[in-house]
Amino acid sequence: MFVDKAKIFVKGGDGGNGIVSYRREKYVPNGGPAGGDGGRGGDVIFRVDEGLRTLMDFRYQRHFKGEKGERGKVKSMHGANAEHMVVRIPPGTVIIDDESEAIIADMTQHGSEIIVAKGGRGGRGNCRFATAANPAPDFCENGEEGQERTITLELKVMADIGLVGFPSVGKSTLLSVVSAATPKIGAYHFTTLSPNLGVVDVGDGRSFVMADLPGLIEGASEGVGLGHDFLRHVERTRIILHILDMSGSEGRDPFDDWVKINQELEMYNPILAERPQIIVANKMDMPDAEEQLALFREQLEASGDAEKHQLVAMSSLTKQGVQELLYKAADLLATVPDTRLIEEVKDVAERKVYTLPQEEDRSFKVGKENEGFFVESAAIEKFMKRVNLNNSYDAIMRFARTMRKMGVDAELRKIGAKDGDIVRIGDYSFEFFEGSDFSYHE
Ligand SMILES: Nc1nc2c(ncn2[C@@H]2O[C@H](COP(=O)(O)OP(=O)(O)OP(=O)(O)O)[C@@H](O)[C@H]2O)c(=O)[nH]1
Ligand SMILES: [Mg+2]
Repeated sequence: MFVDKAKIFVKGGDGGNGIVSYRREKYVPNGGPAGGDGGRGGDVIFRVDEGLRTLMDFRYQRHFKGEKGERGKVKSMHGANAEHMVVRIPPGTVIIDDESEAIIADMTQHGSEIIVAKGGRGGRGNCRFATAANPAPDFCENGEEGQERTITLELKVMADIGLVGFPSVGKSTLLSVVSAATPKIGAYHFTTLSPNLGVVDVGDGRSFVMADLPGLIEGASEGVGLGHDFLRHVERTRIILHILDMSGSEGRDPFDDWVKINQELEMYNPILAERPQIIVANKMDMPDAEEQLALFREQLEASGDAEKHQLVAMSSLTKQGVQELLYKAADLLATVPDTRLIEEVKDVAERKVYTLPQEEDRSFKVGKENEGFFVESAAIEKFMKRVNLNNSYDAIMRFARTMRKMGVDAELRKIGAKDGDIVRIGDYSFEFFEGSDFSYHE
């Protein structure tokens, strides 16, 4: 089994900012608040698409960012919510949160979806903060930031295509030419001792997984040579590329080779005789190859099997015919039903399963520093990000109320904070007033 992996960054769209605005009516100098809410940022959603086989696409695009929500509008109108971003993934993709190493999801069903990064809520406009005590608030909220994280995608893949043929016909060379795999290549037999897999990009949006297998020889189905152990890999592939050395080197006859290997396949498992197969005439760059190929075609005609298989002549050395082979292989694959079972992740139980934090963490910590005090709290800092404290007295008052409600004032008092002491929260400093609100200065 081969694991295709990709590490990517996802971020939900930020929420649109709310706005401050007032109604303007004839003869009414200052109408009521009418700043609308910002729209919600777009989620980044992964959707399983059975048409995809590999994580190839993620090699080119590694950042996925949701769109930002629209700003709030005047007359209390909502900004538009952003469209969600849908990213297609192949069935069998396991999504892992990088930081916690927990599995977020194991995506197997065609069409199933998961939100990997939520978009932020829109900020509220000033129309939402009007109260009897403050009918015309002069502040609004910024949109919430979209969730962001780095995730790893893991896909266990089976080979779609198996490369089959005698030793030294050029199976490993072909894989090395069409994929990023770097199998050992050698002019001697049995260079390849175990299967190599590579992801092949056809170049037209399609991709598939190719397996380079150890060479087969006569008797392989009965255990001669290395082939027997690996014939089961051929069983699991959907189509076979049968590679032949058309140079006829080593005194071999390509047609004879072809017949012998097919016999071995059939003896190992009769199903393999029915498996779609493309005949690949390799090493066409060699001097006698054209002649050999003409002879091969005649022999194939005579055998009555010519109709059954497509034939592609190529050379891994000059790359002539390679692209044609990839197109033909992808076309053929598309006609073969995918009966492979997607293996569920077996070790889910042993790995942590990711859960979203249920409740907002309202905890905080107070302490002394230098001449003053500090407050540490993720919740308060998040709150401060959303409310612009620089430009609004109302906003500061609201902030101070929230701090009081959370019990921050009381805790500061307990550790000795008094009138006029400086309290730092994140990048801001405040003056502490006992029994009253915070006042703010930069
Ligand atoms: N001239 C020529 N030589 C090639 C071509 N493809 C492969 N070869 C050579 O053929 C030899 C065998 O290539 P491999 O790719 O190792 O063959 P293989 O089928 O993987 O062999 P095993 O792993 O032993 O089964 C090497 O010396 C390659 O350089 C080709 O298209 N033209
Ligand atoms: Mg090899």
